[in-house]
Amino acid sequence: MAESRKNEIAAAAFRAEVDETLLHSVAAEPSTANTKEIYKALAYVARKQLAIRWVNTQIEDRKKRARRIYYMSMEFLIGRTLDNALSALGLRDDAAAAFDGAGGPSLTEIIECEPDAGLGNGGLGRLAACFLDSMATLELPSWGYGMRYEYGMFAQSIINGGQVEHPDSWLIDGTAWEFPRPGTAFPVRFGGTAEHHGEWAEWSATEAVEARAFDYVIPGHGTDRVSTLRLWRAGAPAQIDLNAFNSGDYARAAEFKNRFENISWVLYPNDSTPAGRELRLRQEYFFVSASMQDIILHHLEEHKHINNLADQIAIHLNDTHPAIAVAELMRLFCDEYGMLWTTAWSQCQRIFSYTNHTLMPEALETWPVSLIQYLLPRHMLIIYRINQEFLAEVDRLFPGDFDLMRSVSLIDEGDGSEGSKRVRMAHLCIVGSHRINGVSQLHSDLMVRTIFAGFARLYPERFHNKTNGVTQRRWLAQANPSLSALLDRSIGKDWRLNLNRLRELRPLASDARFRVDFAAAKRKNKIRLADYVRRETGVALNPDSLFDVQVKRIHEYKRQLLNVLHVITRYDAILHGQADDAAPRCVIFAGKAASSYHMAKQIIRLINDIASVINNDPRVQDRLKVVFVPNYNVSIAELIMPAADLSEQISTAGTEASGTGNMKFALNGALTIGTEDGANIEIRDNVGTDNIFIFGNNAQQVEILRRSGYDPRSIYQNNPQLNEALNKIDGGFFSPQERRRYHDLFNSLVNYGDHYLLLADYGDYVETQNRVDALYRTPVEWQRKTILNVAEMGPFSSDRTIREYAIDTWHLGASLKKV
Ligand code: 26W
Repeated sequence: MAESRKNEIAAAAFRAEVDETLLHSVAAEPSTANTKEIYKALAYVARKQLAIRWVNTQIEDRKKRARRIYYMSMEFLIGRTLDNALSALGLRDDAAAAFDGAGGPSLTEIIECEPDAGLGNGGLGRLAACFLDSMATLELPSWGYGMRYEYGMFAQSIINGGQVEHPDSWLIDGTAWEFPRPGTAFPVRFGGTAEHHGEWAEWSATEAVEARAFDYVIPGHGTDRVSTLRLWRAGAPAQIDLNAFNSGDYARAAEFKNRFENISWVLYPNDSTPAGRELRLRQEYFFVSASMQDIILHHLEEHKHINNLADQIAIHLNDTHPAIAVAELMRLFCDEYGMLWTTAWSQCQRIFSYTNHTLMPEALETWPVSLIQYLLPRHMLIIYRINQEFLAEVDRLFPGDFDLMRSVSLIDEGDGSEGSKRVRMAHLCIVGSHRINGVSQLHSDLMVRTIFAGFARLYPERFHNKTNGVTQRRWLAQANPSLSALLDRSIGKDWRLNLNRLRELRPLASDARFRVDFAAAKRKNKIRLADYVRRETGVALNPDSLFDVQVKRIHEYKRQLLNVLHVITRYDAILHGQADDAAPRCVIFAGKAASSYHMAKQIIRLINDIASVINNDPRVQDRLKVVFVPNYNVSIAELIMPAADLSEQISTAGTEASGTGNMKFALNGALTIGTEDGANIEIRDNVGTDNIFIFGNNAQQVEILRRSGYDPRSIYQNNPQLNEALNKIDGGFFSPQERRRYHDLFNSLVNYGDHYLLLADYGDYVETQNRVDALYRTPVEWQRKTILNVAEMGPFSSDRTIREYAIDTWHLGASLKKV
């Protein structure tokens, strides 16, 4: 039978299954069903297959008594699921054939019905989601554990130029992707007192919350195996306080229910600043305790005892948010299973590993001793004992070195008063783990030289680097169908499972025909984005201009303001008639500001104020456009990244731990303008200095500048272009209704030290941007370099990262799928 006929039959069968599902599971008549209903039916069709794969994977792993990896993370930024599920299940082509051109909604329209699962803030949460995809694809017996937030990352709208936050009720219509596990529930206790009885202690808690499991099946690609993402929801124990109900006091009953359920209500929308709130600590312990109980139960189903736990499992701590797991496992070992402290402790250290995601001291999580004492009295005793034995070991290794002892202690003594003592969660992770890693080479190097220097003296062998990666299944195959189709035609489809295959693009960079096709794919993506931007913001972007993009959380260290200063300078040059050889540009921003981060919100407002001045200035025309795309999330990233020509990665050197957006852009054929920070350095080392725009002070120079009395004011005074740009901001040029609106922002740069050294890097940045223009005006050269960028992105697959973790950290090398 001809291939096309086979496809037709498959598509018809697929459509028939969707119609049947519409009828029986959605209660909708196929010929009149709306797009949301069709989406639901499609999701159910996929879900059925996922359920089968899940069951088979569990049977296989149980039979093999496989060693498991448990990835614990407060955040999993999943985004949408349908498109990825269809691809992994091999149903995507059938679905496209069944819906595209069939009169009803297209497959793309159906896919776009799905709300994002935005259960994360940014890079750390998205990394966890990419890792799940890679762990499943590499066939690791793997589980993610996290929280099933009722409300994920807030939705952002822009009103009068400023950010307004709305709750993200992503579960309002239910979700087709979760499998509630009514049989899997654990009590999680809080409060009360703890009393020692020799090796173990008795904890009389005053409260108990029930943790209920909801599973999300994460399919692997090119394999029938799947991973499980198990998320916990808090609820009142069913049997409790029926009295309020019985007596008809529903208000009291409701209040009671809320007190329990609020634990899993909402994701803390805070990036990089630990939220010093009791509810946050409750969340952390809640999901950790439920997960640890579940892990042990799992183990006991396959093994008669718990003494071999460390041989059978690895637990990874995604940042310090699940750090309390170390104390919780010690509690379970000693108090529940009667294990000796020293035996328990050595198992613990073999089980745990920890990734740090930030160097900024103010972002390192600590909790008041008094709060832990109050919520988790038993854990506080455990932490004290861990610390006591650890400090004794420090004293053995470096006798009398009290500075070292103070710096590595799990307890920050504060000013000496009882109320100022805090527990350093990173230190708990480090002493409780056998492996600790940073997320790029630079970050890992700085980690052992700065924040964890003391620990690196004690345990040098524990510290490693694992450079981040991204999954090409979502960030290329799914997000960029036009480039993917071109790659499939030119180098085959294998890059989905082995990103190093992209190297075969190298010779094609000098193939004129390929370059034309490559540019055409990019142009298609730019049109797709321009359509979206026009619909959402009313701003028209010319797809033939250079799309210059900075999308990420809004933060001073990421320096969106440096980008802004360049935009103003470019605008001034146009006004002064000095921009005749500049390439037309659209500068595109997107990102959310933490709700309590005033400066970040001011930055958003300034960008919008500038956009409205520039976009409405008739002298500018198409030469410069500025747009802020609202509500940045995974799905919007999938739209924006493939359309970018230029990727802005301009953080102050030494501040961005790795970055993963930088990888997504380059993978999609953008050139990077960036500092020597995070993984930018490794991207440069791979693509070659000629194919990337690196500028500014490096980490060492930043350190020297800061130490030698950096004086931003003199730079402001001596650089006329910079002077003009800053004066426009300060003088109200972009905010004529409120001239002093940005005075504080101006002051932070010019008069209050410019902590992130924007002014120090401004000159080089603007000069480098001019080199970008020159290259863009030579399309053949530009295209050649973009193709070479894509060709060298193989190492930045999260498959590579996960392989490294599996081998060096989790002792799971033997389970890895062979390639
Ligand atoms: C509310 C507390 C809190 C504190 C820190 C929430 C989230 C964080 C994260 C550490 C922030 C984060 O996402 N960090 C980013 O992690 C990425 C993955 O490793 C890196 O690529 C980014 O450089 C890093 O900023």
